[in-house]
Amino acid sequence: MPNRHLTIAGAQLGPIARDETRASCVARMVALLEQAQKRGADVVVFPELALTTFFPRWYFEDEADLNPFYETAMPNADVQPLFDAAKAAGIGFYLGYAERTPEGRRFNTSILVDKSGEIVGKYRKVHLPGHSEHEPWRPFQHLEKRYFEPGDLGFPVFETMGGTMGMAICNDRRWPETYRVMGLQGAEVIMLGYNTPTTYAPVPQHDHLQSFHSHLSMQAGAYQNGSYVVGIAKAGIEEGCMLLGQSCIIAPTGEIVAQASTVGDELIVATCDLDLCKEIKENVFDFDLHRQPQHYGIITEMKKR
Ligand code: CDT
Repeated sequence: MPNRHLTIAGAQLGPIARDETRASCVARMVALLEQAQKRGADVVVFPELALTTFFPRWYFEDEADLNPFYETAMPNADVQPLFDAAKAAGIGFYLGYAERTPEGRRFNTSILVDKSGEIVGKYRKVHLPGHSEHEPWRPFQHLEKRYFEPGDLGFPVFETMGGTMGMAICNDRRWPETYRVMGLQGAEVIMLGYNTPTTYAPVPQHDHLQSFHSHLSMQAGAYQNGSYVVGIAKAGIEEGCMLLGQSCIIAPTGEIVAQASTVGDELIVATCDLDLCKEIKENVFDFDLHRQPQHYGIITEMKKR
């Protein structure tokens, strides 16, 4: 049986300024992709909303100011150089971006592109954090609930690049249901991008735990579902707001096997043996043998008692 080694790269991005062009962002991503090619990568994971600054930090009264942050087609002329470079290199990728549909619906979206440049998977962020109204007391806004609607695609998995792949986006990584729904479908690699401010204004006493909570959630999700988890940040001081770095690749044992050490553009790489997932999936978390779903109904029956 052929080995199932997949070399996964995470392309952390440093800050993207509000006035930085998509062409500039894409050029930075292509440079990271070229590094990934030199290091033998099969697939590269880019962050959430990787084509623009993290715009939900601002309240826009005027739609005309908001609309330019969204993509109305994918690929499009701005992003095509990334698709072309990846296809030429024979590398697949995950990319997060803001999507506006022809009907005017807005989603925080990611796509999975295979080695031939085809979009083979799409995901729309389910867990939208933050608030929907302007809250001027905050040092900066987090208006995802205003600027996006919750994803309507569930958590699908995709058979591609020799494995079973799933996607999530940022806040999704804190919710065990995210991983379990994909774990139940056999996910072997869960890719996710994030923009995580290191300051959470409603509960600042947790600010020093941002890194811990990020890793805690992803490592638990990986272990409890026997899946690799690849969590890739947009990091550093972006428009005065510090974003967590520490992008990482986590093995199905829950161990971090690669981690970024800067808050700038940085590539991390790990060669992942997808068959290692079985050590967990067929043993301690053998769902077929050990799960007792008849006791879990409350999870989908209600949001909260
Ligand atoms: N982008 C994103 O989902 N960020 C949130 C910030 C914390 S909640 C305001 C996160 O979960 O990292």
